[in-house]
Amino acid sequence: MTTLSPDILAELERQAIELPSWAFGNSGTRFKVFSTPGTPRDPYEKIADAAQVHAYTALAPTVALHIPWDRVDSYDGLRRHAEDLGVALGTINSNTFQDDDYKFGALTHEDPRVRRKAIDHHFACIDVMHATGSRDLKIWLAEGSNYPGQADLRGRQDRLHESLKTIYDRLGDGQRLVLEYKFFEPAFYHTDVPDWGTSYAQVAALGDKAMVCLDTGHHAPGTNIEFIVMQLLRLGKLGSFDFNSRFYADDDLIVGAADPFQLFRILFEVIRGGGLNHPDVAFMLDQCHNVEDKIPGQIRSVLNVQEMTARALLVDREALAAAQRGGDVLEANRVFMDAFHTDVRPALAEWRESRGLPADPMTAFAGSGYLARTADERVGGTQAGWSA
Ligand code: PSV
Ligand code: MN
Ligand code: MN
Repeated sequence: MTTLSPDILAELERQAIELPSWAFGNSGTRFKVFSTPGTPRDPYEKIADAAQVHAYTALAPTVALHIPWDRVDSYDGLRRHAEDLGVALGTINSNTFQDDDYKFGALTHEDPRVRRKAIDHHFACIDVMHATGSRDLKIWLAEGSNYPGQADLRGRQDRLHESLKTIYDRLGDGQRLVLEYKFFEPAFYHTDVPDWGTSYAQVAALGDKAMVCLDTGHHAPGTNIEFIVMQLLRLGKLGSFDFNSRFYADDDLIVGAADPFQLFRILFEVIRGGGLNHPDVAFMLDQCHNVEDKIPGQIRSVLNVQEMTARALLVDREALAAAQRGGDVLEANRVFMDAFHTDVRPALAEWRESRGLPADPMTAFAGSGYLARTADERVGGTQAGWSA
């Protein structure tokens, strides 16, 4: 059995992956939302489900909220509820994509009244952050156009800067703004923040408290995502990840399910760039579970990230550097692939047990009866919200 060195285990022990509250609600496609018995009926129950993931894996100590999907009367109360269950509230995601006023944009809109409304929503999110103790305000903008000539691309970029600057100036000490990019959808011709370069240009113009969020599902097929990870880390501007996996577009499937090798390559660059457990980089999931059970789906997700992290930590970086220096292409590739092909599952299971965790969190959770219990207790679960 492959063993993991104390150094590697120390790194893994500090690993933290934030869960999205919306992963616990029902979601689907524009064709059908299938509901699951026991789906949470409110944000309190979503947090309770997220706490299960942490209880079985010790990997997921925080939960991200999406506002207004997770609107509650008292965020202070929600914070205490989370703490009572052994987790904390994390990133606050704003939502300017489900209001008729935003049909032609929010922060980029031609009409100053619509921009003001969208900015005020972000101010409200910052107020929530004060109550929840959250550090990050994550902004994803569903803004763009469908037809050439429909919009003034340049004017929109200028207005985006003005709006972001107003929001940025409102951040408190220790708070950050992370700007997520996505190459298309819902707009199909142009998107106002389509790529890491645009996100970088916008956040660089704001200041140190603004960073880029990289969602692994938001690139054209074939994009070398690990290169972007490397570059953003190099520039000190990688603020967070939204992890998921995809076969076609923004599929929001379980991270590591579609392309584990890509996840390994990304995590290798994270480690190479000093990003693993780096306080500036938040690791989040942004997934939906349309047809599988949600809590086990999230458990599987965090385990996938842990497994690929362990493999990436196994890369013999000295041997790799020597092969690279010597121009030994095949040896460099062998060193890299050796780590990728190493089965770390038995070592991780043993290590989990040594820490009082179940060797196999999936089986342990399945045997706990939690799903059957919540199915009995909760009737009339809510939809997670439209999933993008
Ligand atoms: C948009 O596709 C996105 O990735 C953003 O992060 C949203 O907040 C999230 O999906 C909603 O599911
Ligand atoms: Mn995302
Ligand atoms: Mn997405």
